[in-house]
Amino acid sequence: MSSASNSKNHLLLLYDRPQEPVFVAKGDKKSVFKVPNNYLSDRYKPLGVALQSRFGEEAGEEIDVKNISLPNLGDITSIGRHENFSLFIPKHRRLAAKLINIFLGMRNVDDLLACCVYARDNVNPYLFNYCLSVCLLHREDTRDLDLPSIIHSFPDKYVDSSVFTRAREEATIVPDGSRTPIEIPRDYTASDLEEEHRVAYFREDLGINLHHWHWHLVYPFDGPRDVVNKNRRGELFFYMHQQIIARYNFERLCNYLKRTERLLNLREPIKEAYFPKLDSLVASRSYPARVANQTISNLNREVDQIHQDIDDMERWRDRIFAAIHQGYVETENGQRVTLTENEGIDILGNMMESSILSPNRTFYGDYHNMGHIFLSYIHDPDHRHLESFGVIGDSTTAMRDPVFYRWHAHIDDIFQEFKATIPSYPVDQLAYQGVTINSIEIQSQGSPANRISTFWQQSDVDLSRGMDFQPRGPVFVRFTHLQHQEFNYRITVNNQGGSRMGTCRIFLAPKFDERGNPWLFRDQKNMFIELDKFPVNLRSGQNTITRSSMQSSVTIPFERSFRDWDTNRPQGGDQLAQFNFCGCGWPHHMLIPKGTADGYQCQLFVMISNYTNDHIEQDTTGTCNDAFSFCGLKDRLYPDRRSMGYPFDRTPREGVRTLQQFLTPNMRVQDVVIQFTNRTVRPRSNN
Ligand code: CUO
Repeated sequence: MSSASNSKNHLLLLYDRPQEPVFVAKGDKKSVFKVPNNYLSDRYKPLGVALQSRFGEEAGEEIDVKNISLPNLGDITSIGRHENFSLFIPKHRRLAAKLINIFLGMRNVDDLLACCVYARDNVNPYLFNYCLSVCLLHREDTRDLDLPSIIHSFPDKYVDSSVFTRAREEATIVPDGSRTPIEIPRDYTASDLEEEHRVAYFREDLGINLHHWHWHLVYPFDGPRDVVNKNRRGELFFYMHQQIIARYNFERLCNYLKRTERLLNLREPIKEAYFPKLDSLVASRSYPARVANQTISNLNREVDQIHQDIDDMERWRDRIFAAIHQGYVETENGQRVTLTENEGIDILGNMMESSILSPNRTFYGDYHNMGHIFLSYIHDPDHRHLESFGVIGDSTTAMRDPVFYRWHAHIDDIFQEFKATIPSYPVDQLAYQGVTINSIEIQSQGSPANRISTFWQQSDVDLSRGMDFQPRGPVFVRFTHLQHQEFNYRITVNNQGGSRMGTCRIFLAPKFDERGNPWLFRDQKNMFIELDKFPVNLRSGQNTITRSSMQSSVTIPFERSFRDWDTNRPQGGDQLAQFNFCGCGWPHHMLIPKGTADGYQCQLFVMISNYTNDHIEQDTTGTCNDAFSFCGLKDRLYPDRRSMGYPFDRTPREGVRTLQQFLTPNMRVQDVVIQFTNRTVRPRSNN
């Protein structure tokens, strides 16, 4: 191995045990960085030589660190080492952008390694982890590195705090090899007295929260422009979060809850309480809870440099609605940009989120991000109690809180308001002349046709890399999550034309609304969750398409959500090249909603659209191109020319009131049932 690729891999050691100083042995090989004395933080400088020789004693491998002229970190260090960190806070994101720029500006990998070794102990650990990840994802010379899942560096953001005391005990007392996994109970944040707790298994799912963190890492809203400006990122912000809300509502209906209510009035008390039971190990503080019926207030927090009134939010919201209804937005210099049928949603996504691509941040503000902030400081709006933000204030933990879904249901509704202003799809934009779907069947082992079974599954994950200041060796926690029996789709299609291609689009929605009534199409269309999308070759005449649920374009396998940098890594440079991107994707174990013990009635929708109108001509080879529906393709165009969510992203044409009336011959609907059994399957392996 060349020394350059060695240095590259050494960068990954900086993720290990984020709070232990950089000169303490890292990784399984007990690698020790030989840190120049002037790199050390003020606390350790006077002890330099003594410390280095003490911690160097058990070293396996010594790593030289180049002596470079050190960058001026300036106010980046103003976020304390023991503070919590959130990209939603403008000050934090400004400082993150600065550090990312410093990292991206390093001339080569050796300089980058030196710079990172220096920065690591001088800046906030969460900030460091984020900036290092963005940098490694976007530098030409580090793109092929395999980033570890954040759960390994900061398990405290994912796992009940009570686990850590037990894990520490296990790691200190029990030798490596005889340690047993520590079980996290499925219900630990609330009891059944709280109705909302019925869907806690969704909100608190580790894979779902990892996906959300990873999505925002791949699609940051701030930072260098070439990092932010990815193909259709504003539209993907809309679509990925729209699908989260659709999935959450589906899950709620399975649990006899009605759809989540939009958070429309910012001045009304919020009835949902949430007690996260997470402690930040870095900040040594608990994440604040929210009791029932709290109300947000104007923010005046000097510490975060946030001074914002609820009035501002209301003005931004009204201007966004005005832009939607006028059909254009106004840029900073007064130009009008039309919100067109296909590209308008992308502009609106960037404007509402808002990202630095927003056409006018002064005028349309920072609506969605600031909503997260107002909600996250509901308990201490002026910092009089010296408290930090609640879980909704950080994309790592936001999806745990019921109010996340109320806020995003409101955001989604604004997007839907826009979609209602553009033309409906006429029949010729839906049909595929001569293509008819004759039948659809779901086949699953041990179940009758068109029945999917769900149950609980236990899995283990090693948290030891994030557990600082204690003996080494794996410490597993065992958690329980939803799971489904894998199945196949069998679709028969008649093609009256010559041989040609189509795009097969598969969606699922509840058959009835929360009152048990059939849906109006205009409501049901927002309930459809995407299950898969893939190209098909159609021969002339009869065709049978078989596809496995495991091939879904939405999900990634369990191992990828939780991957460690030493395991589950593809071998070889080419395959590794896109692996960084690989943590993005809906966790496969959450592909199918829970269903009910009686068998929950759903409608499976399959469409085969005209490939010529869908296809993007580009090279799509790469390892992790299998979760493109929510995550796109790395360094490529979004691989479907249609609007995201097609054909359900617009209001139906004149005269269509029901799903049946919406169908053209190249679409078909099949009733299916999701059957939940309350049994728990033991872990598959210790990975
Ligand atoms: Cu993902 Cu609000 O955008 O959390």
